[in-house]
Amino acid sequence: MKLSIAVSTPDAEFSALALKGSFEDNFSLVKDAGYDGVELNVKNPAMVDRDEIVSLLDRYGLVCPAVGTGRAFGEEGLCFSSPDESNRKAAVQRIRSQVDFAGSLGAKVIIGLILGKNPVTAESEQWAVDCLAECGAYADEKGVDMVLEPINRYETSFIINVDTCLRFLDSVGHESCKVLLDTFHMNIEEPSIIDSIKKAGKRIGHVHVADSNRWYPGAGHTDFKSIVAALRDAGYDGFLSAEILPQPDPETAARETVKYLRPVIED
Ligand code: LER
Ligand code: MN
Repeated sequence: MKLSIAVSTPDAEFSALALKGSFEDNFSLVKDAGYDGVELNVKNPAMVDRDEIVSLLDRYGLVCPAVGTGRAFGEEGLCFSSPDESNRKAAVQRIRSQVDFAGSLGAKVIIGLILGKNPVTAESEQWAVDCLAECGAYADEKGVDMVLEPINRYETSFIINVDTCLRFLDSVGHESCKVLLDTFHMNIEEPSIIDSIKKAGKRIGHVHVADSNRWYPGAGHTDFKSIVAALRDAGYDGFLSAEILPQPDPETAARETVKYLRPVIED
């Protein structure tokens, strides 16, 4: 397994992004801290300089395993479950542009908050499935993988646990769409984190790590040794990507994550 950390521009409102600032400064810190990659959290690909990102990834010898897309919901209100058809269309359009952007970096596209937080009804669920299927078909066409993230009940309404995520993926029916497990949300919603990892099995496509308090791994009570062992048993060999609060400060959070997790994944 490899380690990455989510980074974003300074204007990002989502709090569990320890590193918000200039990509250059943060890529340099991420490399020095011992990570293998950076996950990019991008509101709108049209607003970032892709060529600059590619050259910075190259300069610091980092890869980008995944691109987070939730800011389009958090900051602009775009989502797949909106009763407003034009909003849903704009959300799909944004994810299509994220597919192009992520694809050009060899990264996966994260589908999480973009599902929205509307009441779950047969109709709204169908809207969400239809939007996901449309994005899945586009991602298949472009050869880009998508990962669907269960997010706790306080932030979203549709996919809060692994069971629902697998059911959604079955309705969408795109092989290239897998599960993103986030240990922070799992600690809130899964009856057993280890059993849910086993259930997701070969369909695990990406993993977010944060401790139970969303601080860096090692700062709470989550048992990362058992989680890493279960991921290994499931055949997962991708990234553990830190999506953590900037506590006690961004640099300490980033460095402590590697200090704690590197020995666990190399054990
Ligand atoms: C996004 O990856 C996530 O985990 C959510 O908590 C965003 O609010
Ligand atoms: Mn997450």
